[in-house]
Amino acid sequence: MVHRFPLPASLKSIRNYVDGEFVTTGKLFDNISPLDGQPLAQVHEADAALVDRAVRAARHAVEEGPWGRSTVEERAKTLHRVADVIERRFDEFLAAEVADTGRPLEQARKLDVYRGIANFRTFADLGRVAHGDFFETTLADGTRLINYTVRKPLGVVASISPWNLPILSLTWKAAPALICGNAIVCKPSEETPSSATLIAEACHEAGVPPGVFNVVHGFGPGSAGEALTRHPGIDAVTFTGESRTGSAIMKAVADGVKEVSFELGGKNGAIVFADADFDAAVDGVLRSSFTNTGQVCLCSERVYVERPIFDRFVAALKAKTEALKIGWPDEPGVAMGSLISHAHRDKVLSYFKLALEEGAQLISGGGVPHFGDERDGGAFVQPTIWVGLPDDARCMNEEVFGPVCHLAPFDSEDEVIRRVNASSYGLASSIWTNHLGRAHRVAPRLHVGIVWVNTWFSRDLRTPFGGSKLSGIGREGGRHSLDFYSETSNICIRV
Ligand code: NAD
Ligand code: 6OD
Repeated sequence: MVHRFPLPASLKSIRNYVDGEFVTTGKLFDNISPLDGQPLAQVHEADAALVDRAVRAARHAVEEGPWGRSTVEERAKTLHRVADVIERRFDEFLAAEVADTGRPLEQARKLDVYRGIANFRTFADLGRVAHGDFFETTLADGTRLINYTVRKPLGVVASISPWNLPILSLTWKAAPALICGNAIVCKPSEETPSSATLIAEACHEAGVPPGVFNVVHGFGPGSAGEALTRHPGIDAVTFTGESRTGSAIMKAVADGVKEVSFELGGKNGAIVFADADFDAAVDGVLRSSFTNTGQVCLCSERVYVERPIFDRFVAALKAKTEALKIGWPDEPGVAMGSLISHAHRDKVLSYFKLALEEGAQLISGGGVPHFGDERDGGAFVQPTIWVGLPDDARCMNEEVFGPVCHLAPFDSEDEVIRRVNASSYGLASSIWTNHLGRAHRVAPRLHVGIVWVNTWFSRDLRTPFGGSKLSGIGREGGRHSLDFYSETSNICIRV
């Protein structure tokens, strides 16, 4: 079948990349288009033996190969060359990301592929200016010492990434790991294997030495994901995905006491105060609830609106939601694509049903759009708004990871802070207000890793990123990434 959004030519068959070679295996699985439910390509699944080969190649690269002896300047130049290749092949990366995820082309252009390049360039430049501590010491007997710290790579990093922002998530891990001098074995999501394979092509073309960057394809349990995280030869795991998967990975690495960095789920609360710029808040909540069809860990699924503007806000958000265009990624003005898969759509639809059983009043959506063409075979859903759920409803506490938001009124700052914080997740929050003092007062009291005021999803890549509680362990971003992907040694010299 001819796809409206085909994969680039090099991805007709999606191969692993191990020790500088593209590797096929005897076991294939389909990469399915979420736009029409049809296969895009076949993917070569890595078995435990291939994962072992990748980990051994990575170990060899950091301990015996040129990468292990490289300077940060040399690595920075290499990372910039990778970014150059992505820039030159931008349209292939864009096509791969859109074909795998079904998301609007303009969003993939301005966020995903753009961030893939920015991650390589930002961490290349940060590595160049990373510095350590220096202390002069005089002991009681007059002995003089100097102490300085050096950063060393951890060794072999295992990266496990999700399907929702594939190139963004993978490069967010690979670039800092590489600039610190590690080798990495990446296991992208089985749903979105394409852009990771193109990154492997870019690394190959940019002259990254064999074994330094590897990609193994497959699933989680009983497949490449489990084989990689259980492998005794890895030194650390960076994982983005569901909290439950994070817990399984933690168990897998517990015996070896490996370092972990986890970016997990969210059930994020947005707060709209009556003093906010009303139209900006409606547009902001529309974006924070429905971007990427609600499949961003930072999306707001719980929205608290101060009572005096509640009814007006519900009406305005409903009107704007119903005007959102759902469709093909390249349709002019399209705002929402499909969900990632039919399996994920089944999960989202089960929450649509559950919300009504739990007493929600449906304000908008709640179903599946009908197009009358191939898209009816795709994984589309309508953006959905609920009101009327109690705070202890499952739909108010479990991450749906779809285009849903629940709107609830509130009466005071203390009340809304308590309700937003009453979650087992702690990833992100956004506050909409024109009161500067209030923003400063409320933001630090929210038990989350990121608070946005009058914006959402805006990022400076040097800032810390991560969550608390079920939303994760640790922070990545800027020097926080360099801290995770390197080990510090103190050198103490008597002078
Ligand atoms: P997932 O946990 O199902 O899968 C993520 C990755 O883990 C995939 O590559 C999968 O193959 C692998 N995996 C699954 N089980 C494994 C196991 N036992 N051992 C090793 N690997 C295993 O998550 P998903 O459905 O791909 O992504 C959606 C989830 O990711 C949502 O919960 C979302 O909130 C979360 N997410 C969080 C962030 C963040 O920064 N906090 C960012 C993006 C996505
Ligand atoms: O902005 C980022 O760097 C980042 N890691 C975003 C993740 C979004 C989750 O879906």
